[in-house]
Amino acid sequence: MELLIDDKTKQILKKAKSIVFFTGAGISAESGIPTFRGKDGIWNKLKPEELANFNAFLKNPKLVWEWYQHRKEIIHKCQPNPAHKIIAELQNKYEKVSVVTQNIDNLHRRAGSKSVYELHGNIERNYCIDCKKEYGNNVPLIDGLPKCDCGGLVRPDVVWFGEYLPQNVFTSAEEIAKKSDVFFIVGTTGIVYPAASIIYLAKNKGSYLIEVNIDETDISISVDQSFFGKAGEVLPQIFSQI
Ligand code: BJW
Ligand code: ZN
Repeated sequence: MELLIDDKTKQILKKAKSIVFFTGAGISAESGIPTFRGKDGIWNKLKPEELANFNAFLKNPKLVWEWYQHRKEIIHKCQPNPAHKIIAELQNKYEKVSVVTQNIDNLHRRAGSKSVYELHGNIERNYCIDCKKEYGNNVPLIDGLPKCDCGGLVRPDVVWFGEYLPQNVFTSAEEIAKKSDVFFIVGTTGIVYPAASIIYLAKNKGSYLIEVNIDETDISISVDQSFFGKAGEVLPQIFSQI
């Protein structure tokens, strides 16, 4: 069944110059990567406080590393889906298309998006907790754990609870959100801050907010338009009508 888009939304999308896609775990669900929350969320089985915070890492680095290795293996087997792909294709249609993502899976870049702001880091990068030396994926293992030349523990370059987001990335994301004509919110519960604050910044600056999600969220009440369905189906359908 064809998705119904009202005339106002169509006109706004036709005239838009700068579009931002703010994305979360749901956009990668159709690629086969589990979300965090919800019925198939990874955190139904694993407690976030046991894994996604620095103290947990210091207490049990092997457990945290096992979790990230497991997720990395899943991610490496997955491919960008039609949602990632249409966003990348839109770079040929609009003056400015930016992606502000909470995901660490690299799928937007693999799909071909050029302007990607990763608010919560990237699973492909690592760094030493002592000297901050940056590592790619090949970190030497000592006693089964990745260790820096300096002897320090190496950790994934992701943002855990209680940690600051990369300041330059966050500030740039805020700037492009403020200047956007249309701001899509795709596959996120929008409950994790300060990432979610960017949604309301865009709204306050007059951007037109469009949500794409399989379910209603805390954000639904604040947006101009919600499309309920899978991102990989809804996004291509929207832009086939513009
Ligand atoms: C589909 C779909 C399909 C499914 N199509 N849709 C109160 C108490 C304690 C802490 C706080 C508090 N208030 C605020 C805080 C701070 C905390 C926070 O926000 N907590 C809230 C949860 C309450 N924030 C922080 O700690 C942040 N830092 C910070 O605040 O620093 C300042 C500070 C410094 C020092 C001291 C104190 C403060 C950092 C947050 C870091 C979040 N990190 C994670 C892990 C990243 C690494 C990793 O991946 O391992 O980021 S947590 C996790 O949540 C991950 C995600 O990016 C993030 C958001 O999740 P997302 O993407 O929304 O996924 P889901 O699963 O929630 O939703 C999926 C959605 O998709 C659903 O809506 C589905 O319906 C939908 N869907 N299939 C379309 N096919
Ligand atoms: Zn080091």
